[in-house]
Amino acid sequence: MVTFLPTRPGRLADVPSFERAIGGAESNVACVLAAAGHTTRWVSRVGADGFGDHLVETVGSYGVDVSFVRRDPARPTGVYFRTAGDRATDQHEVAYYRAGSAASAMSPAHVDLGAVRAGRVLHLSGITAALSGGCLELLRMLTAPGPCRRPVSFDVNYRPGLWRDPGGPEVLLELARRCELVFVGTDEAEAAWGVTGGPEAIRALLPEPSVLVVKEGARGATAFDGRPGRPAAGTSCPPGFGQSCLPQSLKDLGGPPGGTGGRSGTPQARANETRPRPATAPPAFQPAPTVDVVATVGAGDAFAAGFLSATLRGLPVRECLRHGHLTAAAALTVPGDLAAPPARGHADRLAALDDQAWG
Ligand code: KDG
Repeated sequence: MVTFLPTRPGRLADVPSFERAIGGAESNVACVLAAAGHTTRWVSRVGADGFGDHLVETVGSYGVDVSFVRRDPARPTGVYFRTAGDRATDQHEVAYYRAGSAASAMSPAHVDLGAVRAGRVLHLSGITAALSGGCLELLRMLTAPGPCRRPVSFDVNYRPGLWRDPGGPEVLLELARRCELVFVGTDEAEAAWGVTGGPEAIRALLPEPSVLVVKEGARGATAFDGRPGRPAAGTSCPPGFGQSCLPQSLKDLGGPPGGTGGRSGTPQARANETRPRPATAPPAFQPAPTVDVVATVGAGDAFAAGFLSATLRGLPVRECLRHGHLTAAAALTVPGDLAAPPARGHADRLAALDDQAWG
């Protein structure tokens, strides 16, 4: 999407002018990963219009392969406007103009599936699932088991304003349960699924992903790493989420969870009754560094990109969390949705500091 950033603080009703930038969860992740030195492809649809040109050129300028971004002559590029937000409450107003956009017309028939499945990891966002029936069908297909399946990284990204269907939270849960790596915030888990018991309660709801990362904003993030044969947090491990790391069967899973925190009748409560839970290494909690926040939008994407980058490099899970935080810090300190990640050598030195230095 093209993003319009306010030129001054205030309500949407009062801001007189906006500056054009780019946004969109998946393209943000792709840009940050490419800037961090990874081979990255963004597969999407934009309009055959000036905004579409701008998106393709800008995302491409980060080094992302945009050759599979299709141009739709019949539909416009999606755009959105937002306010600077209230720093105390972290609330900002958003106005989306993306109903009927080129991206909303994505579906299994409109996307080159070979191009999507070519990478070591496929990253998806719950935002796309909310755009249309075709988009949801595409995400269901990409996350379904199958011979060409790649490990999938999924950022839940619950955006209540985009879900016209009240079943959105259930859909996000269904998708998250099919993915190998899942990112979710405690705030969105509460808003979507009614889970109030913190990271452990979210893990009880989502035992399936090999790795679940639960973010608690400025407090920090917790990684539950259930990959078979994974060493404990803080020791090194093989790179990536290879097929051998996928939860192929229920054989490694333990008994039913005793987790609490979901409201009765919520997806969590039902999950607790029926779902077994994997034996996992102890969760790794990593506090976030303190930064002077300018805008929080895009920080989750940056976190995902930092975590993914470190994972693909085979770094220990605690360092993956630290890379997530450092990359998020870069995004938190700019007004836009997207910031270049810290230089790899610098980030590696910071991520390797001892626990005391990290608070
Ligand atoms: O995560 C940041 C995104 O939310 C932002 O760039 C725009 O994709 C977006 C959305 O739909 O909110």
